[in-house]
Amino acid sequence: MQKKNGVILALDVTSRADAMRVVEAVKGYVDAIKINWPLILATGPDMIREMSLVKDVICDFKIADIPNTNKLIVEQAMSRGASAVICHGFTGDDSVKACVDAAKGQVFVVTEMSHPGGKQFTAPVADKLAALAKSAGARGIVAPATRPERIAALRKIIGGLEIISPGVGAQGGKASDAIRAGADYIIVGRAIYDAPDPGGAAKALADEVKEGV
Ligand code: O7M
Repeated sequence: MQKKNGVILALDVTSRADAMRVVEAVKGYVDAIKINWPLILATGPDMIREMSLVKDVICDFKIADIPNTNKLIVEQAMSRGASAVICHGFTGDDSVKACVDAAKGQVFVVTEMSHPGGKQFTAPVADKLAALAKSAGARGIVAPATRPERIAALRKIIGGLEIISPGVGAQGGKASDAIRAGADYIIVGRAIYDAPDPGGAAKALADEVKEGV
């Protein structure tokens, strides 16, 4: 994934037709497509390969298991053309390291989650999760656009690692606030794929990211 627009599409639609329609409309304004369980369960894992022919694909399986199982999951994603994967860090450094090894470093570790419940269990340990991402050799972290001050705090811990940030639009966060706080990319789903004009919505967000820099 190379930064051009600073926008990652969260393609949480549940049919191949919707996936194709949205990706065709937005592909000029996003840098990667994040695929999560809704699309995989609806259309099958070959969707990773299909989307990877259009854009870099980040497999957001929020991998959270023992090291061997993590490795097997990452290998399945990467062998289908994924460019990166997302894992949880609460499973410990050996589990995260297994993902990092299997994905050759192309791993983003979830820290504080963006939804209200994210404050309950993930917020208190987010600093430690960010430090773990750095020491394990991950590419970056996932941090909440709904709480830009937390992006800024986590940035201080990870230094030059990348921050990808969900919570813009439907969850109430603002793209420019997240970027100004230190995010490299925003992750956006519903505000793009549910928009009457997904291409226009993605372009507006890419413009806002540029202004936020
Ligand atoms: O823009 P939305 O709210 O429709 O979608 C946000 C996407 O980001 C959706 O795919 C979520 O699974 C994901 N996400 C969060 O919303 N909050 C988090 O804290 C973490 C993620 C995420 O991408 O984790 C990797």
